[in-house]
Amino acid sequence: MVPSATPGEGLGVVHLFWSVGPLADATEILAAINRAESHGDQVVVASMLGHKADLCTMALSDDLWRLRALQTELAAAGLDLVDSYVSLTEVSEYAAGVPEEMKQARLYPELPPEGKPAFCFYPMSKRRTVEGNWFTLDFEDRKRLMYEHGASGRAFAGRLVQLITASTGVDDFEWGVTLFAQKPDDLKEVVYTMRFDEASAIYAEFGTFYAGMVAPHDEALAAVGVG
Ligand code: 76R
Repeated sequence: MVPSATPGEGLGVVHLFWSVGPLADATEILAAINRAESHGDQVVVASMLGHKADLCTMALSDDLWRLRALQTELAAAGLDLVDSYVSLTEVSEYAAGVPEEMKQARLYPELPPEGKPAFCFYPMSKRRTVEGNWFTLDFEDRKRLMYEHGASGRAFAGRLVQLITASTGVDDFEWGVTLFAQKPDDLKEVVYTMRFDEASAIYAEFGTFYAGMVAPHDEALAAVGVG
């Protein structure tokens, strides 16, 4: 038996972006997702918009081998992988003082949230240039900026669930940002608003943005022509 690949705390997360070709088999895809869920893993399925991907499966597990098994099985079910992002849930160092319940919700989120089908994902890093280097700021300065960021985010309470997962050392950027909103324009508004937070305005670098709609697994598949 290969030993499990389990984080010391939190969960492994993989966002897989798929293209749907003629070989995609709904029964096999749903069976692969059901197998993951039967082990206690969570799988969010979203129908995506635009040319970058047709489908996103976002999976969370306490064993990276099970994320690998899901990826293998979805590929065997005829989906073509076009992009991906690997990360881990975490409690930010600036959130060390938040109530235990909030920490648990960051480490072990329950997804997808109710009534928030508008979905987007993008990776981001904090800048490390001579003009602006997040990592040479004192902890107190970074904390102040993250408090300002948290305060501007709280204006969206109830309209949005954000999941910031850490990817330093495991993928190309430092965090994955996954947003679930009631309405598509909530996504636009929160990201626009945060551009004015000093933490983002000066220090954030962004990767590729993906947008779509979360739906029950079979409906998300049917919407992209797998039914
Ligand atoms: O965990 C908490 O809710 C405490 C406050 C908080 C932290 C520590 C918080 C609140 N965030 C934190 C950390 Mn955030 N966040 C982003 C993005 O597009 C952009 O400009 C940035 C992408 C969004 C949209 C967002 C939303 N946040 C972080 C970190 C980690 C930094 C580190 O550890 O160094 C990143 C990269 C990041 C990025 N954040 C909130 C939100 C929202 C909506 C909130 C308020 C949540 C609430 O209180 O309901």
